[in-house]
Amino acid sequence: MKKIIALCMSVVLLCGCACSKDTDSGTGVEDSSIEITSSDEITTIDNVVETEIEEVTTRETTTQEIVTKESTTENTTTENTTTENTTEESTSKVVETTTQQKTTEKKTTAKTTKKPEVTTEQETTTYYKVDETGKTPYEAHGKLQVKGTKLVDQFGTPYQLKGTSTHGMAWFPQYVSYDTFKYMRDSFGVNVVRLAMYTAEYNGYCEGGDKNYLKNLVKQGVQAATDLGLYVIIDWHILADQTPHKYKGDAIDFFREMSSTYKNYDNVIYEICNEPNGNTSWADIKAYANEVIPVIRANDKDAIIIVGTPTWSQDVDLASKDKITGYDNIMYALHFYAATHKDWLRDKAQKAMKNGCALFVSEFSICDASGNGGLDKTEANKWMEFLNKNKISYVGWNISNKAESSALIQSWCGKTSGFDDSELTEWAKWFRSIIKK
Ligand code: IDC
Repeated sequence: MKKIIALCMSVVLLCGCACSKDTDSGTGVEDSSIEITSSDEITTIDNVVETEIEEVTTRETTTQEIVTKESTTENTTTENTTTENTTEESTSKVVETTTQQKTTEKKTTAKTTKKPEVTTEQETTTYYKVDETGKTPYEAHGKLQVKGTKLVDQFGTPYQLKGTSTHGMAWFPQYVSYDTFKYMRDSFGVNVVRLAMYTAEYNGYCEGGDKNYLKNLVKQGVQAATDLGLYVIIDWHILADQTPHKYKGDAIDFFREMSSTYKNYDNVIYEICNEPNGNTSWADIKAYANEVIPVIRANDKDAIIIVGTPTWSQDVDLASKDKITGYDNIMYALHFYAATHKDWLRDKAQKAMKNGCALFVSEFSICDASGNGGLDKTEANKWMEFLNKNKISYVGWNISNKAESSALIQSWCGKTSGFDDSELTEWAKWFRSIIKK
């Protein structure tokens, strides 16, 4: 009898959950909806719960947890639950947990994650499994480092990061989310996301932006990426400010805080000045880098740090003649927009590599440098051949629905995940096919 009352209560709760559910299909948790129309189905739900709990108890891994969504139906499961893994919703998703040296806590979003008991000094990270070997990018490749001109993984094998950048997070915060990044990972196959935080443009961090709000967006993005086993770039997106010296004080404070927060996160990469431009010389940038890098290194001995180069991160050849010394794991930003930047920029890249610079294409698209205009796929294919041949990592601009050709999402589409092909731009579809190759 007690069980029947409990089951009825759960039906009421589940109906409430189903009614309030976001209709956006394709979110990482959309499969958690169940429609209940008759009392016959109560038994079904009970069975679902029992089946899932059985699955939990019979899986071979040592630790497991159940990721749940919003409302709870604890009453439904109390009689069944003999393990620590209480099922908060009857349609939960089982994921496996691996013990890592990193800490991650899922603090964001409406999803609640019940953490398994941690019995050792080691901390626990939860990852979904994604690739053919059943591992996320971070699980498979671990801590990265720079060897010569190449980025290599934990086994010392050259490893290319391939990913997407947010647009300015202040303007398009809705895409700084677990569901969007999960879509990018699972549908496009990205292994890295870049969090672009403008410093000087409207509502930029240093010119009127709400610093705490923006830092929280960064943290939300890092956490979402980490939970998904992705690498993540924290990008100090200078542009209208031209020289990183303009807001150097803010940059130092920002990177001190970020590197202290993420000192144990081996998936976090720091990009300390997106695109110096105007009269900013390599000597200026190098002087800035020599002030910011030690601040990061004081907290994090070996994180990958990407340094911007003159002329909107094109003059890697100039940087290569006077490299930053005294630190490991430094990379140099090379940015291109294929309809504007062609052979001559690849020549610069070639020179820089010859001089021993490790390059990272932390931003590119295949339209023109305004972020708009027609796509140049012929040139884009040349770029891809060049990047793949040299194992250079690349990050496509931008995850937003802004009406510009470098946006990945059609401007009329309000969804933040689960996009159909018709909701993606031409650039997005080209980019997806490139990553999947
Ligand atoms: C562009 C955006 C555009 C925005 C503008 C702000 O696509 O919507 O209005 O910035 O100034 C870069 C920059 C990147 C630019 C992009 C396209 O790093 O911020 O984004 N671009 O112009 N370098 C070369 C091109």
